[in-house]
Amino acid sequence: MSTSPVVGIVMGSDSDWPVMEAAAQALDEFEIPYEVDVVSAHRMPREMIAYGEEAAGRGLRAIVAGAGGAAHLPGMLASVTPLPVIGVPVPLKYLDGMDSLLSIVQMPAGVPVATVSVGGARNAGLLAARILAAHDPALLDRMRAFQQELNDQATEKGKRLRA
Ligand code: RP5
Repeated sequence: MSTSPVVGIVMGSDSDWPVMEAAAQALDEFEIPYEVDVVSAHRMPREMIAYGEEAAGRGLRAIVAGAGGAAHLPGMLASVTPLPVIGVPVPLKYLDGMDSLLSIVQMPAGVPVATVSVGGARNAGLLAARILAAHDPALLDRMRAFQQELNDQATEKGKRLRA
């Protein structure tokens, strides 16, 4: 696989990284090249728009965008890129991440963001991997193997409980 990034992982602040790094870890497991950056919708709106507008042309195939509070980053990126955008609601100190979740998930028709659970960055990484796997038979096989591993682990847990 090429080493140029095909997934962009962006977040509103470096304070989101402790949550967002699980997306990077998932992509590492599938050896999918990605880039990581802070692209704040409110603090650097012009750069955020440029990032979204240029992403596809630079070779990215999916964007994982995490933000907390008034989490407009995933939706705003989705409004300017044709790429699939996966939104990660980052929980902050107050409201248990409900503010982040609701501001990411309630997109108007026509501008989709695939929203994962609050703090669900690992699933965001895995979803990006699945999006890429749809056109990559080798990656599709790895995803099947990963799913089989999950299956085996769950089966093993059941066996231990029954023993
Ligand atoms: C959001 O504001 C960021 O995504 C972050 O979750 C939150 C707080 O940012 P900092 O004040 O920690 O930089 O835009």
